[in-house]
Amino acid sequence: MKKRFFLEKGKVIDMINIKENERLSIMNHSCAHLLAQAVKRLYPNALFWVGPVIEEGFYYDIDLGDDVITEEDLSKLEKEMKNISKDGKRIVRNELSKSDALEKFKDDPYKIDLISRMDENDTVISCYTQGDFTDLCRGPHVESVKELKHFKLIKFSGAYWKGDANNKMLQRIYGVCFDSEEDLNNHLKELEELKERDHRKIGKNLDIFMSHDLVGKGMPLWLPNGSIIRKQLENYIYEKEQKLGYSHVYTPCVGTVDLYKTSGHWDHYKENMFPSMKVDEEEFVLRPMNCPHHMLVYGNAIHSYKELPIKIGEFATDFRYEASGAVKGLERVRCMCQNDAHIFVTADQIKEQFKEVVNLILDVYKDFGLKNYKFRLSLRDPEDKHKYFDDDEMWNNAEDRLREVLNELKVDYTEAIGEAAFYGPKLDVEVKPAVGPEVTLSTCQLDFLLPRRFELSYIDQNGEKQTPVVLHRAIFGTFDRFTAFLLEETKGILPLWCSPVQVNVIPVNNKYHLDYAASVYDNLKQIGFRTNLDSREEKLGYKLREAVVKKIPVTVILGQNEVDNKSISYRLHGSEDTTTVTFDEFINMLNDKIKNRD
Ligand code: TSB
Ligand code: ZN
Repeated sequence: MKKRFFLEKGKVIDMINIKENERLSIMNHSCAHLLAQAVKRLYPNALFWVGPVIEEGFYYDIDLGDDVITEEDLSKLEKEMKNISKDGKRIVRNELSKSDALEKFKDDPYKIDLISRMDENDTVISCYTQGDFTDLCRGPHVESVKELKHFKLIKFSGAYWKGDANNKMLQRIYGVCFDSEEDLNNHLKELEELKERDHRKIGKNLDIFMSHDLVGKGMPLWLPNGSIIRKQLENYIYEKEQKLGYSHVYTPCVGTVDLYKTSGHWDHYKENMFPSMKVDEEEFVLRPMNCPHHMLVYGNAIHSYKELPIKIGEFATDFRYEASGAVKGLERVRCMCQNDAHIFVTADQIKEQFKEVVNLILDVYKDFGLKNYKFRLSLRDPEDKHKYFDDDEMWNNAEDRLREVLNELKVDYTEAIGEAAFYGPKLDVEVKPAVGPEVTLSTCQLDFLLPRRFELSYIDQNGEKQTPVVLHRAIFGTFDRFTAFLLEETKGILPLWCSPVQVNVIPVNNKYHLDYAASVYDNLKQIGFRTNLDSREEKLGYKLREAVVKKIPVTVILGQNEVDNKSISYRLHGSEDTTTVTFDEFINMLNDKIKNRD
């Protein structure tokens, strides 16, 4: 590779001696300046906020006055960036005093904001100049703009200045820069593939869910196909939970403000809740969590230690205020349905019950063939006295217990400070969506607090009142988020047992084979398979292609041979091979696949 250098604090350092990710990060940051220079040429009044390197490349937040960026502008900017790169100006670093910096950038309120907050004794204030463009920057940068050849502007969005919705909306342009055209092309190909895997795209193509402005942001409507998937997930997990001794309840998706004051949500979780509403003398909130309701269900009777653990489950609708910029398809919604349960245990049962939950999580992920997930132990930030209730002993005790179990189970996990729920530490399962940052799917949370606040008790061996401990757990997390993840992991090719349409029946020629096809369709339906009869006047090839696009797992093709022999010819999704069997054999094949969750 050609020898190159980068500039840092006046030094010139050999590029070869630094790690690849560092080199890429320097190139991406330099490319952000290249973008800014091109923007300045096309929009002379543009002002620049910050242009950091991120995992996916870089972005720059820009104030374009009343202008907004369009798709067309991205190609114009790219062209200008190529021109500047060809010009090949050197990148020159200058250090300056705070007063000089304030003077130099006096007409730029964004730079003044940055510089004013800098401590001269702590930071060296530097700027980098390439040709006619100078930007305040810590660096380092590549030596010359001609190093930046293999880049692409990926997308743009609005972004509030300093992330605050009360501030001005800036234009954010994202890009990426690589060492070679080959690396860049590979990256762009990967991005394309990820876009194809985005559950929002799959959800639209397969008619899984929709949204509508009249219903509101983050409030998806599940279409018939999506509703079938959800029902299958519900049945699946209900059966598992019943076998493990859960009792399922139905409770209202509102509660009074007093309920959430008792639970502590009103103090600790208010910014995530919808505002309250008054009805007659009562003040209600849409519930963000179901724990308070389940605490009341537990408290409805006197319990003996012999009954514990008591597992109260519910497929429960919750409402949370999520920022409008954060809501996303089914993955992050404002109205969600949790696969929730609260397990009431004695202190001695914590370990065994926590273990049972972790094993259930592992079991479910195995059934769905999911492999891309990580366990994360979420702990409190001991400094954050506002978010977390203040009881050091309780926290330390709870966190140690969870660690013990994970070590015993030999589960790999990482620890995250400040990610705990306000009532206790938790184990989260983290997954990476096709687009965007990681999210939590399953969760299991230890709680010593809520049972106290609701004054719950059980009678122990000695006839004394004791306070139970609670495990909050959601295996799917929410049906919404799990479906989003499932669609992305399977690219929409769902296992037979939870596919909206399981079998697609196609007569080769409607004129001769439709009667037989219709009878096969009827029989399958009567047995209970979700079946579609494609009797449209379209060519066979067209219908077969569409069955592939719609990701239907099994397609039955019936022509003269099948009519004569009363047989079934079928194809499985992803294969061009056709197999011919009797009707009974066909049913057995389907049932086997469903039983094995194939
Ligand atoms: C498990 N009280 C507990 C419950 O008993 C609770 O509510 N925990 S939670 O806040 O972590 O939420 C449970 C799960 O809901 C999360 O693990 C996550 O998978 C899912 N979830 C949270 N917020 C959203 C959202 N906005 N959209 C979709 N799913 C969400
Ligand atoms: Zn809960």
